Amino acid sequence: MSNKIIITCAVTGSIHTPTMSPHLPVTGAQISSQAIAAAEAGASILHLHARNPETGRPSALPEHFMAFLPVIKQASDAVMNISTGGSATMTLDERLAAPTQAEPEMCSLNMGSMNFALYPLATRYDDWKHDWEKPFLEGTDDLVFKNTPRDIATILKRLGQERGARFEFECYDVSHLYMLRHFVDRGLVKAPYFIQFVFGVLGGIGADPENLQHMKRIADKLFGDDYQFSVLAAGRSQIPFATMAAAMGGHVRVGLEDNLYIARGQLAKSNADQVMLIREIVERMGRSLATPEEARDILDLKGAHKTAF
Ligand code: KMH
Ligand code: ZN
Repeated sequence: MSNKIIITCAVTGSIHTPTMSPHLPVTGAQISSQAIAAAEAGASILHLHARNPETGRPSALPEHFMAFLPVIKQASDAVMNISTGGSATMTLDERLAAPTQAEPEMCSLNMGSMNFALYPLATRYDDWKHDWEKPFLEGTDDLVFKNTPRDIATILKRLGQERGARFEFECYDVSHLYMLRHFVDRGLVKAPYFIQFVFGVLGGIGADPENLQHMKRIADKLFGDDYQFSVLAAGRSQIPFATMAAAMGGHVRVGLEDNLYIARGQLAKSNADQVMLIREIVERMGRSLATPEEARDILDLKGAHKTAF
């Protein structure tokens, strides 16, 4: 495996809410400035969601994406990766509206339907900044994050075959690796596959090092030399798991989408802070950062000039 390591930064996501951190970016200006700073700190891929700038609620509206996509593109050559997961409360059509319009180089693709239980977070706060936050979190005790084989095929066709996007395959369990293999066998996915192993979401595989070893072992068996893996772990497992991934030859994902902290009990002041922390660790381990152009080469991306924003 190459010594080059791709840092993905997931800038805001749809898990955390404004009450949880004043540093969580929600407006177009906040998302673009934190994304640009994260890229300057060493992230070669930016994984992006949008929010309603007034309420901070996860949003699927193309206008909310367009408030930051062109701004980031002006200032940075980082690869922009638009989420197709959106939020589990959104329909698939809502989730696909912005990436369909923007035609990014990369999109996330969640490889199975699952529980995505955020409700334990609702018990940790008393004073909420916005009315929507607590019911949004509590409602996840009866919500399915729907990613059926038909949904996956729709995303591969609409964004991959028709618009040239390549994918961050989000695999929250070993079963999702087998689903990816199924789509390879159907001829709908082409190597090299960029697989994001996701740990620590309640509903997916837990953040135990044995699980990382096992995901890697099964991915090796299913995909041989045709894949690149990256690791994200939710909450306090973020940096330890990224460090393990780097030691195993993989790539890493950090950012406030997955974890709001920089150390125990200490909120990260920005996405760039987490990028700088993991950069320091991986460079001391002897890995060297992939530039955006190197990331494009490793993942066979179409190039920023072929996007529609
Ligand atoms: N928030 C991560 C656990 C997506 O955007 O498609 C998964 C994620 C999903 O990033
Ligand atoms: Zn995401």
